[in-house]
Amino acid sequence: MPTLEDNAGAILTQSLAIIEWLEETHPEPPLLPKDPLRRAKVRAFALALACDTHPVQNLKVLARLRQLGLPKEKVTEWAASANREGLSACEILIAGESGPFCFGGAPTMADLCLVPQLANARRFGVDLGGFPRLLKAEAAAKDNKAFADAAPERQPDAE
Ligand SMILES: N[C@@H](CCC(=O)N[C@@H](CS)C(=O)NCC(=O)O)C(=O)O
Repeated sequence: MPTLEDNAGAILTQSLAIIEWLEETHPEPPLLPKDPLRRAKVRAFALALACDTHPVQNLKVLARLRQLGLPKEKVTEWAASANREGLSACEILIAGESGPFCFGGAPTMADLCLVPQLANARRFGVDLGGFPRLLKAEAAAKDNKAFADAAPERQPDAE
């Protein structure tokens, strides 16, 4: 998860590879800015979450820490601190961006990575009060139909 099957039956995996494929095959509306420097900034933000933050607090890592003998509260603290570190970096990356989304007035790949990471941070009890700019982007996403439709609780197999 996530996995995407295209119309010809090809199976795509890895969220950022899927997002890049969507960008190339369905370019409107764009998920990346036109300017190469801005594109690199959006990708850097997305990678700060997808490569530096999410994997460290992923379920299989947490299960392994439990197997190695770390108590449950310490495992949760590990996950919370990974989220705090990643989100702190991201807050700085967009501090100068007026928004309301991470990079401008429309969602980009950065917002696609941010929204689920904030949900993870809440799951591990992270106080998000220190991340006002990230919360502003999340609030903008909440008003966007595509984000609302993608919410886990809206999926057909949600419990
Ligand atoms: N790097 C992968 C991560 C995929 C991933 O970790 N998916 C989660 C669900 S959102 C998962 O399978 N978690 C179960 C686990 O960690 O074992 C991506 O970006 O697609």
